[in-house]
Amino acid sequence: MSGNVISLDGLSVGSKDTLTKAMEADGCSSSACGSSDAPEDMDPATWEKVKDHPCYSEEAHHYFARMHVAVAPACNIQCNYCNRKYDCANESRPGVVSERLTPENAARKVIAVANEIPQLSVLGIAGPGDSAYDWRKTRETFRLVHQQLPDIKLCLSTNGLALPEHVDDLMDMNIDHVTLTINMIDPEVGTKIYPWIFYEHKRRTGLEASQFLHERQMQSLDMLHERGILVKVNSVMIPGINDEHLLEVNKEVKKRGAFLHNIMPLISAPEHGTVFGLEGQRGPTAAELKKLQDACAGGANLMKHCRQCRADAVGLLGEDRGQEFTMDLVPDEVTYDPAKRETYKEWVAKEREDRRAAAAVARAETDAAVAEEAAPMLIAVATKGGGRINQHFGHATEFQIFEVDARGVNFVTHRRCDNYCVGGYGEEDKLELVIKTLEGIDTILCAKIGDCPREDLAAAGIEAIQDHAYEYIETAVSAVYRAKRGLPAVEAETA
Ligand code: CLF
Ligand code: SF4
Repeated sequence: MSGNVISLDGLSVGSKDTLTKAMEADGCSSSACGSSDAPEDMDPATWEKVKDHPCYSEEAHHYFARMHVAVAPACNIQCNYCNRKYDCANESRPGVVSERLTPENAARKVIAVANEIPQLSVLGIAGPGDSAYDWRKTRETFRLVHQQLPDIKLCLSTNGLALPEHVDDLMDMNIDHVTLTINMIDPEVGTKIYPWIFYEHKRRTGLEASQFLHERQMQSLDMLHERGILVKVNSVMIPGINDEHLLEVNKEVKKRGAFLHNIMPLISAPEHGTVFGLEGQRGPTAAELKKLQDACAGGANLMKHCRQCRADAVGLLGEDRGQEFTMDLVPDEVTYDPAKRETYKEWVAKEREDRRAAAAVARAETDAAVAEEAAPMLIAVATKGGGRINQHFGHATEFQIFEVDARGVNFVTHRRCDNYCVGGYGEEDKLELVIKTLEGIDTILCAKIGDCPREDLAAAGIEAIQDHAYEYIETAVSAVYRAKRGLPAVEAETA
């Protein structure tokens, strides 16, 4: 390993010691005779496509980062939740302006990021605008990046209207991840979302527009599926307009072979200047979103770890390091150095086997919950990634929520909060926001927490525990669950 050391500063693991040991271990570490095989519900070829993609694999999002480049600002439809002065709200939260890039600058930026962030595995083009409509810029960006960084996965997000013409290009460029935003399969519903579309020099409005868009979206989905390209369908949940209808969308996209369905809450406020924002159309509550997700059980697999990231986001999902890589900070000449990323990938391969083995142990440990009829529990964790409890409470801008019961420890969702600790000092009003964010949760696991916030949390009925710092999430959550529910200890199997 000497001579090929990666900077550990940006890595999200417990300690340099932990990482170094993991990196230096030969073969299986003591508890880690897991395997890199695909999970039971996935064939090996599909697993190979998704295992390093932070959006397509919940596991991967603990280890791998994406970046977006905003190269394609034009759009061929109008969504009532979008104001293109900002970002494409299909894939990004509105209200944040992106840096518009030429394909050449975008490629330069990707190299600069890849040299600094070894977790980078995916380049996405996700607004503002439609990547398939502004195809010349999208294709040129992908071509330049693929030429210089062939192991970066290319990913695009589109409304699907212009996509069918470009599916062969996708195949030529080995692109195997496409996100289609599909908000309806009933054009009547579409009339409340899309005032117009523009196709082949013709603007269409009303029912005709939605009917045409629907047909093209279904055609896109079918064409991609036939070619083995993995499709994630994004749907924006708009209460009173398509919320109940999304159940039908979920069934239909499953039937047509979508790999994942990502139901995203509408983010809407008057200051965004969108039709919905100005009309006062609200987004769904967390409870409404969860209810819809639960109702979709048995349909297309749901993505639940989406962060509705910006169109110029950089970093692990949930973190945004975009401001470190604005074009004024990117050198004029950049040369790709693959060493850090290769070393990081080797480390992840071993680490995720270790973690998978830990998760299996946690599952076995929680089996006792059946006999004891123990109630499930929601536990919040503060993590910087790597699947570990490795973040200071005061530095957390979001908490990941895990449900634990007899089925094991399962990721449910994340909850965002404001950063409580700014410049090393806590601020009471921010702690209040955190407490609100954690409503319904009675335990939080973090790497460290000060006495004052711990006491305030306790007063609000939330126990903060730091004894499991740097452990795997599943191991820690299982231990806390068993202790709190009085479940018997399970003898660990020795290899
Ligand atoms: Fe970007 Fe989208 Fe590709 Fe991911 S994001 S283009 S599939 S690389 Fe991911 Fe961000 Fe959610 Fe999108 S968390 S908004 S789903
Ligand atoms: Fe906006 Fe994206 Fe809809 Fe185009 S497809 S109008 S950029 S949200």
